[in-house]
Parts: sequence; structure tokens; C-alpha cells
Amino acid sequence: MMERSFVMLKPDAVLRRLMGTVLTRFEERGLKLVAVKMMNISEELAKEHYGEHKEKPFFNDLVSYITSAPVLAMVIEGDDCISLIRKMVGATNPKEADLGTIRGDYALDTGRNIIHASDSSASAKREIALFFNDSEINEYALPDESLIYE
Ligand code: DGT
Ligand code: DGI
Repeated sequence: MMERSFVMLKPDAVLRRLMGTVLTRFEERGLKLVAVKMMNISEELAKEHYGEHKEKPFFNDLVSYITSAPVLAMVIEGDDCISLIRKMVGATNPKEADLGTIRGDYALDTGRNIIHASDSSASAKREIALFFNDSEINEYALPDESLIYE
């Protein structure tokens, strides 16, 4: 099923110049980027995005980390891409992430795990709506879709 996922390169990915490296992984896999923007996240948006963690002891650290420098927010489209991207991203704790995953290859610490990706269809819808207007999401066909999908 065609899905859209919300993916965000966190401030550490931007500052460590890993944006291109990570985007290349998604592109080389055959996924389609339909929206991308660099932005500073307000404290309000950070608290909304991570609302499920507001009672956690690391919540304040998480909000200050995610608001500390720009992020690269994006929407990625592809067949069953929400779970696929989570697999490509790897475990929340990069020390437990498999080698070959983005976190497993480029991160060491849960509090600096470089990337966010939606974990369900409901969270993808919620997060895309938090970060993007409909007019910012681009619909277009890739010329090689018949080479990527049966
Ligand atoms: P994401 O993709 O950013 O929502 O992260 P998830 O879904 O892989 O991880 P989640 O929802 O369990 O944790 C949310 C954020 O909280 C995560 O980006 C990193 C941060 N976090 C989790 N555990 C720790 C921790 O032990 N220490 C610190 N500093 N941050 C943590
Ligand atoms: O979707 P994930 O990022 O893999 O995981 P999540 O939604 O459970 O958590 C979102 C982020 O919150 C995660 O990437 C890092 C942070 N986080 C989660 N659990 C912990 C945490 N940060 C700290 N410091 N400690 C945690 O236990």
C-alpha cells in the first residue's frame, strides 16, 4: 500500500553534515521524497511533536536538543514505507541498532540519534500535518517506477 511517512533529520545530523548521506540512502532504496524543508522547530512544536513523552525524565533534554539548531523535515512516499523506513533507521538506542541501519552506522547515543521517523500510520498522519501544509507536498511521478515496483 502506498504510504507517506514523516522523517526528520535532527540537529546533530544537520551539524554533522550527514543530510546528503542520509537522503541518498532513501533515494537509492527507491523511495520518493515529496517534501523537504530546513526549519527551526519552536519549543511549542517540539512539545507537541513529542507529546507522548511529556512525563518522561528526558523530555526537557529532548525538547532542547531538537530546538538547538535547524532540522530537515521531510515527507517520504513509497510502498509500505512507514515500517520500511523504521527498519532503515534502526533502534532508538543506536548502540542497539543493527549495523547497516542509519542509527547503527552514524550514531552512538539515544539522545543524539540523528533521525526521527514515524512509527505508525496514525503517527505519520499526525506528524505530517504538524510540519507541512498540503500545498508543500508535491505530487509527481518518477520515470522509473516500473523498475522499482512490479
Ligand atoms: P523519534 O524517532 O525521535 O520519535 O524517536 P524514537 O521514536 O526512536 O524514540 P522514542 O520516541 O522512544 O524517544 C523519543 C526521543 O527521546 C528520541 O529521539 C531520543 C529521546 N530519548 C529516548 N531515550 C532517551 C534517553 O535515554 N536519553 C535522552 N537524552 N534522550 C532519549
Ligand atoms: O521513534 P524513536 O525515535 O525510535 O523512539 P521514540 O519515539 O520512543 O522516542 C523518540 C525519541 O525520544 C528517541 O529518538 C530518543 C528519545 N528517547 C526515547 N527514549 C528515551 C529517549 N531519550 C532519552 N534520553 N532516554 C530515553 O529513554
